[in-house]
Amino acid sequence: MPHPAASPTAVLEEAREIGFDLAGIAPFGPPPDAAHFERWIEENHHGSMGYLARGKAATLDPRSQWPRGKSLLVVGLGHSRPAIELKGGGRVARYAAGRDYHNVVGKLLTKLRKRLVQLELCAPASLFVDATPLLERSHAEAAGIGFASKAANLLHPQFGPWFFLGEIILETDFAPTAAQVPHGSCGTCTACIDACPTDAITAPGRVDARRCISYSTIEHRGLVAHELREQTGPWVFGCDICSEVCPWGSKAPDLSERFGTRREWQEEDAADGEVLARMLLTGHEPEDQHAVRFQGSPLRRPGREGIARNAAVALGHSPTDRGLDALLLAVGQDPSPIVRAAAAWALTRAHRDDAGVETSLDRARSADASDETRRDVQVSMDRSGR
Ligand code: B12
Repeated sequence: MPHPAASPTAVLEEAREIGFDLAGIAPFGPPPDAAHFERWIEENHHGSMGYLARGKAATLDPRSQWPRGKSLLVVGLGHSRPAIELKGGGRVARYAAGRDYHNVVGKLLTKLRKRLVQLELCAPASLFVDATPLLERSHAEAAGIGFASKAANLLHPQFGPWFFLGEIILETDFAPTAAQVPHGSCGTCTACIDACPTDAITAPGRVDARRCISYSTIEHRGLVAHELREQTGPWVFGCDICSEVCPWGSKAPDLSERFGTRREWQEEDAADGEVLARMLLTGHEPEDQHAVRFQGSPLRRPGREGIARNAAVALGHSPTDRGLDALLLAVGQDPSPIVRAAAAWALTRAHRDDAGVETSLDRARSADASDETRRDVQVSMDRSGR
């Protein structure tokens, strides 16, 4: 039995006291957007994120996984901050500028669950942040935390799209909180659809992850399609384009302090292209060195090979002398066939009239140890008109 003082209002007050900016309670059951999710999986828009398809039944009705759940407490934590531009080229999604939000939100949720138990306000069970199977944005909208945008991002009048979501399943049956934010909308605005360089937003609310730069730089393993490499621009990890052009986010506060900023994103005296070159030239380090370097950062996720591959593509979008040296080394010596192919692609794109480049490309096309790399280098050379 919950304490007599238990009420949704008391639970939401605790969430705010602990440090969350937003909190609401939704019914615990199928998310309102279940049908959209089902279609999205059927159309294979999740690409290689097989865990989303495997969790389909539980996502469509989370009670199948957590039969004791009665209500869902949804929280939001703002992370708006200025853009991160690496010296001499390269960008990282703002959310990855500092500490990993999974840890930050996860710690706050653990604290909140403890408080709710101590105060006997409810019976809290499992915690989630960015976890599947749970259609977080849909449940959050049902809790009144925000409203859905054409880019699928959940928006809030104060934070725009710049907030994370987390949840606690409650074994106490609370009435859902009424909409707490004035229900906004995109109206006729199509800024996100128009700005997405890869046309990943195929219709309002529908994102084909296979085309999304965030997917190809974080979740996708292996080579990225040539067409997408050409459209990726400076992004080494994630992408903020659909969020940056959203007018709802333009007045969001600067919350950089909350997550901190990694030292290498702030190196004012780095030479042009140096930060990217360092991210590329990790070929002779073991994978666990990457894990140590990016300990506590979202950049651990793509692994050493993923980050080096992305750095090569970004260097192809902003030619520098330092970048040229790094690409030449990587195309000849990186142990990963994926990174060698990405480096060759970058050379065909960014460094046209250089004898050393021609020799390296010819060697990669004819003598690289991997069939896949040789084929890919040939395509890169054909596409660049060599
Ligand atoms: C897989 C995943 C990705 C994938 C796929 C994204 C996608 N759009 O599906 C990739 C790697 C591409 C990705 C990218 C990003 N992600 Co992500 N991602 C997830 C994850 C784990 C699952 C999302 C999912 O189930 N997608 C399936 C689709 C169908 O669901 P949805 O994206 O929520 O879409 C909603 C609407 O589009 C609507 N809908 C779908 N079809 C239709 C059709 C019509 C007609 C209508 C009206 C509505 C509609 O229904 C859905 C549910 O509300 C969630 C966490 C979670 N467990 O939910 C985080 C999450 C969605 N991601 C998040 C973030 C921050 C990002 C990025 C901004 C990161 C970055 N800067 O690079 C980008 C944004 C890209 C974008 N515009 O979606 C946040 C979003 C917070 C917010 N305020 O919205 C979440 C909630 C994580 C968190 N806990 O904070 N992500």
